[in-house]
Amino acid sequence: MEKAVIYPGSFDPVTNGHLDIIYRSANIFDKVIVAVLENPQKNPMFTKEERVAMLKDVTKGIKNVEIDCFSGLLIHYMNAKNVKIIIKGLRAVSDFEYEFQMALMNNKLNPEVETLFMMTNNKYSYLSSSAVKQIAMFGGCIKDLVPDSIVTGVLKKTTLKNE
Ligand code: COD
Repeated sequence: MEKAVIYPGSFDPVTNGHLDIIYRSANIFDKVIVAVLENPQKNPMFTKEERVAMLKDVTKGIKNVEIDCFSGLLIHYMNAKNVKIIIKGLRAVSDFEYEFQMALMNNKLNPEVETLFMMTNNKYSYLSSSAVKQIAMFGGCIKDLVPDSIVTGVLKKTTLKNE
């Protein structure tokens, strides 16, 4: 049976830290579904379509990765996809508390669903989408923080936001 996992997130925008988790998961599982959350209560810098397009672009070389989006509860999306494993990245203890609660809540909502945690690559332990946006908005260099192919797109958007 095919072992599939769902890697959910905001990906606003995708960073090298996210991409590292995607690559490593794709080496372990038969299929990785990267699921972009569309949350009307949040105000992302990049639209759902832009986030999906960036993810498609940076994962186009990985055969077993699919990019999708969802809204509402992750567990409902998992049920619809018939996938039982969630993969999450862990950077620091600060991530742990939030992720621990989410994992237990998702397991309560569907006891068949397990959350697996992958430790961040040491190189990216400090990296977050919010840091990337802030650095870009104030003219800092984001070259090693996001995949090369999206640097220009991120800078364009953040510059507009800063005007
Ligand atoms: N290294 C390793 N992992 C990383 C790094 C890095 N540098 N940066 C981020 N990550 C990991 C994060 O820890 C997370 O696991 C994932 O990558 C995505 O990160 P973000 O920041 O893009 O996305 P989040 O954390 O905003 O995503 C939150 C979800 C969308 C997963 C969550 O809000 C959700 O499931 N919402 C749906 C509503 C729901 O079902 N709620 C549950 C009921 S309580």
